[in-house]
Amino acid sequence: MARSLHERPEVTPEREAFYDKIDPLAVAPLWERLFTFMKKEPEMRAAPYVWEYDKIRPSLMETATLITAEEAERRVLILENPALKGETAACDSMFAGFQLIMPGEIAPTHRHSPAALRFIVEGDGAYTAINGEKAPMKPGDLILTPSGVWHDHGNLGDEPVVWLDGLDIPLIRFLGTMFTDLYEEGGTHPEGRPKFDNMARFGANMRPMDYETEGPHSPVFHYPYEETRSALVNLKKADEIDPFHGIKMQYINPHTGEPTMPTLDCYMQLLPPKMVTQEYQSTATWLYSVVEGTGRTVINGTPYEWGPRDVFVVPGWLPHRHECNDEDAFLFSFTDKAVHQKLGLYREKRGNLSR
Ligand code: 1HN
Repeated sequence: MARSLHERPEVTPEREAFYDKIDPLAVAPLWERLFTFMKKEPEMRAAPYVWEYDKIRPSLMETATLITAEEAERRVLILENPALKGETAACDSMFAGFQLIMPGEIAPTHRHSPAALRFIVEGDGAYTAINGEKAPMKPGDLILTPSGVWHDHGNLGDEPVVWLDGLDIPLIRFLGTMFTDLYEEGGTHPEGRPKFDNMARFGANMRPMDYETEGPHSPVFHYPYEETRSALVNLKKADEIDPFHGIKMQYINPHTGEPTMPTLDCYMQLLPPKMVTQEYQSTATWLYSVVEGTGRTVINGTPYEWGPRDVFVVPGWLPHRHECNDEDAFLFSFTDKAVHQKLGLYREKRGNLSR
């Protein structure tokens, strides 16, 4: 007799009548459900996808004629996974969106339990303030707004500024741990610590004596691209290229060595010209933002082409490899890997995996 973990047992008229009979009791037979979710290996609901920046940009700019950043609270176009229509999610566990802020605009102060990251895509002159401390945003910079901190954005420059927002929204919604507050009904937070304070305090391989942590997230909230890029370029000189990842560096909490935030773990990777990585798969889902270079990521046998400012998603447990074209490629990525690891659920596989 076939076992019912992966396949549905026969439905006889007697069984069906029984299932109908017990339905009003709010009970149901497990053997009619097991095969629907006890998959041999993970099957994510999200599909692989590339959001092409050049195709989206005109519509993103048009949003500025429809609504102000202030009225919208955050003027963001959601990067919504085509397999998750209406769910405000780029993948099963994470949100992604392009946020636009025009010269002179502000996005008012608020705080929420979801953690967020900003990865700057275009434009100069904007800032994110965390508890009133301003971090200037330049393309390629990573800025964190961890769970619970007051934050606002503004554009003091003379050009539109766009960044990729990454949040753990689907996870927070699922856990039922959503809290949000407006700062004094729409006002902005008063000036906090001086500009660059967080980097000075924690970013020089030092920390204040007897420092006590303010939470499970990095006390540094600004990681400038200039420094990130230079680290990777210098590592390339050592010629130690990981066959699965090229040169891939994790952004860390300098106080603990842990990921930037408990739910969002961030990376920058350099793929040298013509590099084709070996196949790799992990339970973690990865969202990528291309900074420089062009190439493709072959996910479960299908190529997804990318170039600068494009965003793409590699849902969990799909074998994939990256192929770089003729110039160095720099890929920023963020993932739910740290959550899997904390819960003891993380798995990965390396080598010829394509089915
Ligand atoms: C949010 O608060 C921001 O603070 C960005 O900039 C994107 C997406 C969903 C929900 C809240 C921000 C967001 C968001």
